[in-house]
Amino acid sequence: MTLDLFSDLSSQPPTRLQLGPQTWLFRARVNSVAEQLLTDITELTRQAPFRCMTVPGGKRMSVGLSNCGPYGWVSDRDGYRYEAINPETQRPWPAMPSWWSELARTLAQEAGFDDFVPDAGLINEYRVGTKMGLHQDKDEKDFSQPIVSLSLGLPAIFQWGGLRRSDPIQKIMLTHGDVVVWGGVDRLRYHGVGAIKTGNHPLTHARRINITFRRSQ
Ligand code: MD3
Ligand code: FE
Repeated sequence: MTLDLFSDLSSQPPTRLQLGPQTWLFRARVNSVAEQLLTDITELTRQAPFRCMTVPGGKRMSVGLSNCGPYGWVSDRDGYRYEAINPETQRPWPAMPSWWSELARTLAQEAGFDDFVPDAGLINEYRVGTKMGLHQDKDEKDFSQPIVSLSLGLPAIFQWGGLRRSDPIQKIMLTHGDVVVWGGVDRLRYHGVGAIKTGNHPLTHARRINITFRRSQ
């Protein structure tokens, strides 16, 4: 797969929106590579199937999770952490396709974060009705590293808060091909995803897929 982010001449010119001091939304930025991303996800999740992980309270997340790369985010009754071995298969997570890490590095650079080398690619599968509650991403060791998020398939209402859970929430629609990159002063903002509405996307059908690239170690 050759990384070509500019081949889809039929799409609208990409727009870059600043959501916060160090948070950028690139509308439809990865549309031209969406099909290849989804083909890769089909293969990756054959090796590491999506799973609704148990959280410390004992409930299970409604979103299905998988990972690729040297580390994967996992959750169980004991807590949240990054692991090199998939607890479900007892095998390492499948390798992150090299063009995925190049893509994440390019997108981080466009948002002002140089030299981003992800070591974890978390893949979330949202079915209709599933959601992700308000949380912070704080299981990574170095908060000076940004996070790069790609949205595919059905739209979602993204909830974007502040550094305290009680801070006001902004709601932003994320649609197919959108990229969000955040770091620096915005790295520990609370965020969540509202319940996915019924729909049928030509590439993902009744699903939304989100990939987040992280530096965990
Ligand atoms: C956080 N995923 O896996 S990423 C997660 O769409 C997760 O699946 C969501 O939260 C998803 O941990 C959201 C999008 C995002 C965008 C901007 C942010 C998260 C952000 C800015 C600050 C903090
Ligand atoms: Fe998150």
